[in-house]
Amino acid sequence: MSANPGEILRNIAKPADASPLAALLALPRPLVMGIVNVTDDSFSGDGLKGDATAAIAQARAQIAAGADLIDLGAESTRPGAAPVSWRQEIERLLPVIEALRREKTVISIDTRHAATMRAVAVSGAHLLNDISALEGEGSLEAAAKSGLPVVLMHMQGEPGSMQHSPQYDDVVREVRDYLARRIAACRAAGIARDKIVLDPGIGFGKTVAHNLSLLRRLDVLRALGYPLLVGVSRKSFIGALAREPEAARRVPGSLAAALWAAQQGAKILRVHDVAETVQALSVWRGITSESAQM
Ligand code: 8Y7
Repeated sequence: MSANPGEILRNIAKPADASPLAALLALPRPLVMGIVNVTDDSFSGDGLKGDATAAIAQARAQIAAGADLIDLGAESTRPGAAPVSWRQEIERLLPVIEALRREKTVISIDTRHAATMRAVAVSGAHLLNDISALEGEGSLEAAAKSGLPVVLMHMQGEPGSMQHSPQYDDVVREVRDYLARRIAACRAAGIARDKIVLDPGIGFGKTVAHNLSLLRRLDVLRALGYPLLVGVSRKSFIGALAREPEAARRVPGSLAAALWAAQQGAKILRVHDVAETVQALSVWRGITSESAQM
């Protein structure tokens, strides 16, 4: 073989076509995405900031409990949360991505910032999870250039005020039409068809009734022809239905909603309680799938 420089370059630049996420999406079962937040930034003794150490430990525990991938976020979208700059976000995310990459963990990054998308793509993240469906400045281009798959989530309004008075004529149709428009924008920007995941955005500018309508009609969103990600874990509609103000005590309701979503064909379930969800899903799968492993 001659050392043809063009050939060498092509090989170096070849995208990892053995994408670990694509392999997961090809499995005939719903995937469990564990939620990990990297938030405060005090130092610990191991050279990493304390939040990075804690986030890595939490991700490891979730993988050990059966998570298929980890959704790592550094920007709180809770109403009233202090805004996080993309610089801070990158600073918090990179050490965690670096550590998890070494352990072959499949990593999703929850971000709305184009600069963060560019940085995490270079660092080896596998999926971009954007609650603003790549509507931020430069995000479509950054995501397209990264070559990474993207989650397009529906949100009405902005995190700080979206729960004040959410309004729809027909929430299911409006969310479906919005996602269809974002798919078109992604395709026009050069994002491949097989790199798009859709999400109804449960709790993002929606009343309890809106959330329930969307969950009831996940089939309408599925009909768009893309994998669905659904995040119901510990959310306030569960608190409302079950009269449980404390989020950490909403695990049983979260499992009920996760199983419903799985039954409607959701491909990725974004959850806090990995072990519990994995156990619930293994029973559901035993009942619903003829080929379930014993
Ligand atoms: C979702 C999400 C959150 C969701 C996607 C929470 C970042 C709020 N929820 N991303 N992020 N879907 N794709 O309660 O439902 O976890 S944060």
